[in-house]
Amino acid sequence: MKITSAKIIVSCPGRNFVTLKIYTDSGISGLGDATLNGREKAVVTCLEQYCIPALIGKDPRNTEDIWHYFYLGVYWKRGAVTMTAISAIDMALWDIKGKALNTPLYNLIGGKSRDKILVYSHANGKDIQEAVENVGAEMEKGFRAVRLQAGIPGISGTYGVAKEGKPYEPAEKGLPREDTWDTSKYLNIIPGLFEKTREIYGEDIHLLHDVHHRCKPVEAARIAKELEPSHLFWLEDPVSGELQEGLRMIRQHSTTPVAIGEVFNTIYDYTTLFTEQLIDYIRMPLAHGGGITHLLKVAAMASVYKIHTGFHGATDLSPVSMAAALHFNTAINNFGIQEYMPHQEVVNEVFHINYHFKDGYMVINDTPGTGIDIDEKKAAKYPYERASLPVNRKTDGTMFYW
Ligand code: CS2
Ligand code: MG
Repeated sequence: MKITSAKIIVSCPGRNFVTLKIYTDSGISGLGDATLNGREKAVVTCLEQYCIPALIGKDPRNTEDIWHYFYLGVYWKRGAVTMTAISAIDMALWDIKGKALNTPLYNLIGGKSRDKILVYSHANGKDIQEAVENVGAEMEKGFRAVRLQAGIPGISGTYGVAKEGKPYEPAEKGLPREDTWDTSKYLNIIPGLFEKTREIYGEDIHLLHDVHHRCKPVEAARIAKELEPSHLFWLEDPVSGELQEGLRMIRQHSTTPVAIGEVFNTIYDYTTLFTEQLIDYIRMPLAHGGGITHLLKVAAMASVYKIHTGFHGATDLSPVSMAAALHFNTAINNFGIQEYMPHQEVVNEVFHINYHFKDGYMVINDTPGTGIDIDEKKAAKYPYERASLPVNRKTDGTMFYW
């Protein structure tokens, strides 16, 4: 079998998605998600100019060799743009492999370890009361795990909290919006948010929280410690991934489980965190972390240290990523949880999804490969629109870093 061509479909059904489609001489094609929120066109250029020309003529079944060809062949290894391009290629090749062997992707990587995938949804609100009410709404939909974020009084546009009446979407049209941030106000609010939630809904619901890299190690240790009585499923990105040593201080002070890695892209971002057992869940998604080929290795190394997966699954990853993640989660032993932020209805016009939510879990169909398809005519109806994630300034105007 040989790769004959590949194309990139950029579409904006409510938000931007980049999809790679690889064609072969056997008539089988495969899809990969190449979406990197706010840097979509950089990945498109990387694929168009450098990767696709080198793919033509290769045997798509050689996933291991092709992965290493692109990882080593770039010389400037790693980085989100390169790794997203490699991930999309890898995902599409595993899709082709499954279709060629007429079997779902999960069968190629271990078969079924489980029939359904535990997912967590998002509840957020402008204040504690609204956020707590929204946990109840998610529980009524059947979710057994909910990520909870609340607006901080005195801070406009808290990241992770939806705008009045709109579904939560991290990126906004245009250049980065400038928000204000005050960590001390944030630290004072969050423990109470979880205390209240536990008081109302009890211990039966898994609760998660995302700090979005906003704390210094000492602040992160404080919040992790103060949240201990609320028994979180995890505390995500308590410190920035740039400072892995920062996780040590959290561990020294608290037993709140820690998740990190939505901005990581190789196993090398994790080695200290694994070997020192500084985390409990890995967030690096298939779309940015080198695809199935690389994540299989990361998950295998994590399992040695009793660390589980908890892949990023925000709306800025396309349904192609979700389908691939569900296969992956079905197969591996050390699966933990999967983030599930439902896409807007219009997204399902463009992508023909092959999974569904039921009673707190996601179920993936038995269609060969990843089993997801794209309607290119519908995709063409929604042209790319520049969108960006916000930046933050402290109340005195300084760019917020810690
Ligand atoms: C968040 C995301 O889902 C999460 O855990 O951190 O909303 C994240 O901020 C965006 O995906 C960034 O593109
Ligand atoms: Mg996050």
